[in-house]
Amino acid sequence: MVFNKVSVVGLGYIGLPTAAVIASRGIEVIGLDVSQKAVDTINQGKVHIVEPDLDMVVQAAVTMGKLRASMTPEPADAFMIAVPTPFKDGNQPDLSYIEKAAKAIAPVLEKGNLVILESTSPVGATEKLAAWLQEYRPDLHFPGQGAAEPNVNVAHCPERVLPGRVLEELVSNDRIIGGLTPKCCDRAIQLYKHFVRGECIPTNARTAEMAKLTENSFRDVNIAFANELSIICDELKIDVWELIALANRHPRVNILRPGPGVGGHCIAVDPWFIVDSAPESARIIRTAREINDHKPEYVIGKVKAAADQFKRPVIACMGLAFKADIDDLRESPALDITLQLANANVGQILAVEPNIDCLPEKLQNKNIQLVSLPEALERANVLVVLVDHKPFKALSSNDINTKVVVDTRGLFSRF
Ligand code: SAJ
Repeated sequence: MVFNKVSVVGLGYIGLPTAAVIASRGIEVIGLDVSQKAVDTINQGKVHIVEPDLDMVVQAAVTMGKLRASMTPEPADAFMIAVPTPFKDGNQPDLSYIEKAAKAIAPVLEKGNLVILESTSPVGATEKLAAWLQEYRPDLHFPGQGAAEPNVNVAHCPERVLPGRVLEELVSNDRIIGGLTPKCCDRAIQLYKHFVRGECIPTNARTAEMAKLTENSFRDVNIAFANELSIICDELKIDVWELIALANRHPRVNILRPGPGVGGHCIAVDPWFIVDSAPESARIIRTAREINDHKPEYVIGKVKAAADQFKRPVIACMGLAFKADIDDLRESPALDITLQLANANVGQILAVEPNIDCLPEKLQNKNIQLVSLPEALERANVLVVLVDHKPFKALSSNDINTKVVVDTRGLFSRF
């Protein structure tokens, strides 16, 4: 059976690019979202998030009549759920968005449909999704829900794209296809083959869920190693950037970069899903999270010590985004550090963030001014490098040699 119409539920950083790419392959796509503003923006051929080239792909898909956004679910051949899975108090996964998505699409589901969960999810979430759908649609048969042969297929196919390279990685990355049954896998692979050039690798849903969490935990643990080294090196008066460059000369060593902490809505969140599922056993994974979460506090201590050298400290926080060359401020350690410095009255705080036009609400009505890079260089006596944005990389030693610099990214390091 072919896919004539696909419904993408959740038009955010993953859902919208996925919807647009599928539409660009000539399939009719209906995107569902709970935000009227997002729906209206997309239907005008515009985008409400920043991602390279996404505006062009969305505009083309909408103009061709292949992509449409709506707040009302309608029947389709396949449903792809790409809603957030944040955590609640106590670092427990919050599956309420998935449950709401299930409730929204259940009334329009038909025999032969395929339902795919793309959201990063704790182990067992896809089975839960099938159970919710079964509850809302007792007339249909979902995998693992009773003895009858399933007539709706359900799979978990975790998204793995890197913000900033989403359109490219959506097509080129291999995909893990975790079906609740082998037939679910086959059906999901048929869909992904329409737009994925990478390999589509079948497995079961639980392994697919764990694979995605494992990928992000692997990165978190490795960043924690780099962050821990940076603190040890401060204690031992060793340049961590030189140390890492030297150690990485070994053919089997590849240490990542220390930073001000780990941000974003994935790596700083997903490892907790493993810890929540296996609290006694997930020891390195938990410790890595704790090390990375502690790094902003450590940086703040360094900035306070630097500011103490001045009667009237003017501190330029360079970068607010969670990583270089994006506008995404979610779970950003840079933003957190800037806010905490302002709250602690360490001095006048200047924020430099070339990718935004106004301060986020959290930073408004504090002693923080959003300024240009030249103004920050003119006014600040302390520079705190929090993000390695391109314009910052272009600075020379002449620009900074009269300042006290706290460089969390190694921007001014020779190594
Ligand atoms: N970071 C460091 N040092 C490094 C690398 C990263 O401090 O050497 C920091 C970044 O500054 C940032 C955070 O880690 O604050 C995360 O950035 P990232 O570029 O490592 O990853 P994300 O969060 O943008 O995207 C990740 C990716 N996962 C992996 O690389 C394993 C992406 O492929 C996933 O699709 C995405 O999470 C997701 O949606 O889960």
